[in-house]
Amino acid sequence: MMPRERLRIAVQKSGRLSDPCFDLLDRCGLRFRRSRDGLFCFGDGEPVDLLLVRDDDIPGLIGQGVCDLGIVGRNVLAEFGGGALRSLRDLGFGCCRLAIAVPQERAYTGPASLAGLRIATSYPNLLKGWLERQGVAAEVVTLAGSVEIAPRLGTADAICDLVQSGATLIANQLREVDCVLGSEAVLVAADPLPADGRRDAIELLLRRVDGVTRVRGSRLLLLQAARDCVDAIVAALPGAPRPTVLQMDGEPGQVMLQALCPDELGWRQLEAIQRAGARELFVLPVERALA
Ligand code: PRT
Ligand code: ZN
Repeated sequence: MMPRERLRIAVQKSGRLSDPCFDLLDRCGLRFRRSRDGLFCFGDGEPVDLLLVRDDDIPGLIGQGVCDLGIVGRNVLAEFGGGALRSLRDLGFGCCRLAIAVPQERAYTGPASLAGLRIATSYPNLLKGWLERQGVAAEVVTLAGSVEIAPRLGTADAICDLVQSGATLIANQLREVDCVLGSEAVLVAADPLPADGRRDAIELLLRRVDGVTRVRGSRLLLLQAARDCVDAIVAALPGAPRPTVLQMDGEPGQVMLQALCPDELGWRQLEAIQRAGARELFVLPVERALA
């Protein structure tokens, strides 16, 4: 294969991970121009390009050296990834779990209840590994899609599928009984990492990804208060951040307080902080951070 100088990242072309991936890369300051066929995105500025593909192909493309990095669900990495890949970062989106579900009326007291059953899944490797670790012998029925209807069609007794809200299971009269793997989108790389100039681009990307994910969902709270109220206000802050307290010019006894709160601040929380003596409360989104 021709040596490459530009970093190439494999990203899902269209699906659940696409929008959050583009959003993350955008927040990392990466801008792209799409090729006419829509499969390639050429990076403006940084030497980083994208290849837009089906998510199942991403581990293979990295394994073959066609791409250096990729963004996929941990479920896909674990099912299709070989030994030459490593996960660099958990990205905090695409969260779901690979779960065992059985028809509502079927009794389940633990993995042993699955012995001798037919379990439909699109993740045969992960399911087989889990069954083995549980010491349970069951038949794994591999299906490409629509796993959730297999019990009603009579082609399986149970399923092993991705679950997020659980609505699909309920709509198919199934109930979730065990978890095979917790998943979220991960940034994956070839192991070892390239030793040439692409390494710098990877390090730049990792620093920026960290700067974005570290403060995702955080809010900066600004407020004014009498110094006497500070303890009560701090006690009312969610996530117990350590605030900065500044003396206000020309107003003895009055302070300005700023705190980075790890979660969104709801109205009830703000009202509690206000009751503790705060005035002029401002809640600001936090976009990125550099340590
Ligand atoms: O075309 P391509 O192969 O690229 O896409 P795909 O259809 O294989 O994948 P896609 O876009 O559906 O999902 C991509 C990744 O998103 C998955 O590999 C997971 O890592 C992650 N993810 C997060 C999910 C879900 N949540 C999810 N809910 N993937 C699939 N689902 C499906 C699940 O299979 C089931 O049919 O949604 C249904 C369950 O959802 P709830 O909310 O009803 O429980
Ligand atoms: Zn797929």
